[in-house]
Amino acid sequence: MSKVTTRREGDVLVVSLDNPPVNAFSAEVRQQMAAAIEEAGESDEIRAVVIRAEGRMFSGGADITEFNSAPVDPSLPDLIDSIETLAKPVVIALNGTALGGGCEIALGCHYRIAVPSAKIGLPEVKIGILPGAGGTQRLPRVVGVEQALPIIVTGNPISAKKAESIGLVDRVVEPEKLREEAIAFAREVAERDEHPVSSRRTDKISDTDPDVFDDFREKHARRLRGQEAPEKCIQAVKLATELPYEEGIAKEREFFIELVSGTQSKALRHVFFAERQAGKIDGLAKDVRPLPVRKVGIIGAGTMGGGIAMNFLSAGYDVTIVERKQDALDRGVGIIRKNYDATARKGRMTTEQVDAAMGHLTTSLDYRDFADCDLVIEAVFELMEIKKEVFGRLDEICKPDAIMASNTSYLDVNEIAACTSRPENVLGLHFFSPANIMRLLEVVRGDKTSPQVLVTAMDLAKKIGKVAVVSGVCHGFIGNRMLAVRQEQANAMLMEGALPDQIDRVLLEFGFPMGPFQMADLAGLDLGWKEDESDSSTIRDVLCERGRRGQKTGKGFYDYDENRRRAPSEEVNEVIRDFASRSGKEQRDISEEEIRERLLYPMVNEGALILEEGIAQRAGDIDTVWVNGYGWPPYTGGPMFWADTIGLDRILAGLERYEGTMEDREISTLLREKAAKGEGFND
Ligand code: 3H9
Repeated sequence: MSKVTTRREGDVLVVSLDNPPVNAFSAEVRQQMAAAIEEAGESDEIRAVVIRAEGRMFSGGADITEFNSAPVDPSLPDLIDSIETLAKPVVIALNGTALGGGCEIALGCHYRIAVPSAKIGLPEVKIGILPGAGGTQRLPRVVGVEQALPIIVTGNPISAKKAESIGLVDRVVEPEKLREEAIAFAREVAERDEHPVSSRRTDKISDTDPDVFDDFREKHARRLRGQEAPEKCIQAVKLATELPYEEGIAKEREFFIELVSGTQSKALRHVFFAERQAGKIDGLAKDVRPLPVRKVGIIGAGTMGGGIAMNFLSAGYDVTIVERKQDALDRGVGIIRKNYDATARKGRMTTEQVDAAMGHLTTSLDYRDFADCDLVIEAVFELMEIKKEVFGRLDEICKPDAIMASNTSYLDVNEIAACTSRPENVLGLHFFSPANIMRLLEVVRGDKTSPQVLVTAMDLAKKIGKVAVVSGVCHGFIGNRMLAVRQEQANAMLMEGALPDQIDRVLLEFGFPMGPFQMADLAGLDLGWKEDESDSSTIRDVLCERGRRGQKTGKGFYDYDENRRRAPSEEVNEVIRDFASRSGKEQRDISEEEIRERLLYPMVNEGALILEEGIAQRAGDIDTVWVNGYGWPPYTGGPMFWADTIGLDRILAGLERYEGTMEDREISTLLREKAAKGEGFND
């Protein structure tokens, strides 16, 4: 079936794009659209063209799956050129979101109209490339450098209203009138003597403050750290102020080819597809449909319970939170309200939306109020005995088909399920803190969890905007199990002579937002530490005993000043040295390379074990967990993709070198086999 169809409306040719799911500009679409533009050019009866699309959006841009194969003509830049140089006006009607190549097509049209809900943007940077079909040269020429820079370099789209205010869109019209308005608009402009080709002016943009580029770099330095594409985006926009259009376009092409074949873009594209693949469950019958969920119960109004509740409230679900004491309930609700108000102050929610979300919340001190909930999630203290008691009570109260979920981050979901009369209705929903912000959700599938319950959880995750990954049951599931081996190595290296700052720095340089000891200081070293039971048996115990309990006490593994800037602490170094000497450990200089390898290689090994045990469905799921939940730099693709890029034989050799330091861990057979065959985890 044709993906691009044409229809004559008198003297206007209406060109419609229909390529579900996202109207990507695949080779077929480009060929058919080029033919439609040619038809418009050749016909004497046609005086103007409207380009529009079927479906819920205009277009998600170029077809990313084609980036790994040889280019097919016509290229997107050529297609856009043919639109722009057509001697008849072309009006584009954006029925919804227009991203990447979808936005670049719009930039090549002479007039643009959009519905109010349309989002317009150039997100290429998020997959490690730059707009490669003229976007970096046309957008600044249409809206000015200062408006174009953030759109291109952050990749975040703008609303139709904003687009109208900066001249990217000529008119905003209601969806039901879009088609007819576009045709009327096309007729109106066809009457004019000439139509604009403004975006293709051959001269450079001349009135730009030259500091704007460095200022932008400085302002976004932290966010752009380590990445190649944002810098190329900035350089490309700058070229629009230095070179005539044709030369700028040639440079853009050069940058595009360089980036698209580079490792960072491959890694980011892997992350993009892995996140979407993670939502799919292998081996399930196609006809398993999610159960309806309208009301959600949450046990615990603490940080976790409150954060989890916000996800559902924001998405319009009724939520009942149950606590043991009224004051804890009041405190929890107060924090939810405060978080919403802060979001509203930042302009990310209207006060009406805040009121609507809060309007869905009810609270109670009685578990019996869960009786009509479709899903109940417990976020109580992480102790098996307590969890069992909670699930026993839920089993008595919840309706027969209710789903009962634990937010446990380590515990055995099968054991929890076994204390109910309906283990098929039980699963783990492991949210990450702050639960209202972090995108990751580990959906823990118990041995007896029913397919329908699992499908319901995945469907719900999507509805509340999470990236969900299925994990089997094991201690710590995918994420925390791998974190544990990294921490084990970090602790071991402290004893062998590495300093906290040295270890953290290696991970910062790798691209993590923070290292393990900074993270410990942030979370509080006394998390799970009991003063009256402390026996000075770990470095952490001693630091807590000395009042070094993390950022909140002004000192932990580091000293902090009043602005929370950290500095290495001589006291801590001494505690470590003392510890090492008492346990007979000889301290030595440890190289950064050794630190990096010992922190990261055992994680890859653990990921391989997780794969071979069937805890994760696929390597990409592990990458999705680490990128979305633990700050693994996405432009390296996640631990398993990263391992593939550096070579599994190298990882294996490193692991063999350090095998003696890996407590109770064996090298994965899967890793050995793949390394021997020269394969990667993602092959
Ligand atoms: C570009 O345009 C380059 C040019 O500058 C230069 C070229 C020379 N291609 O996300 P969803 C698939 S680069 C191929 O769940 P949503 C996706 O994998 C492009 N496939 O839907 C999924 O497949 P499946 C710049 C794509 O409604 C299905 O569509 N554009 C593409 O939540 C549904 O996707 C971008 O970077 C694509 N471009 O969100 C935008 N896009 O069902 C990337 C999606 O098999 N896309 N798929 O799992 C997005 O941000 C979101 O997909 C979008 C829709 C917002 C469009």
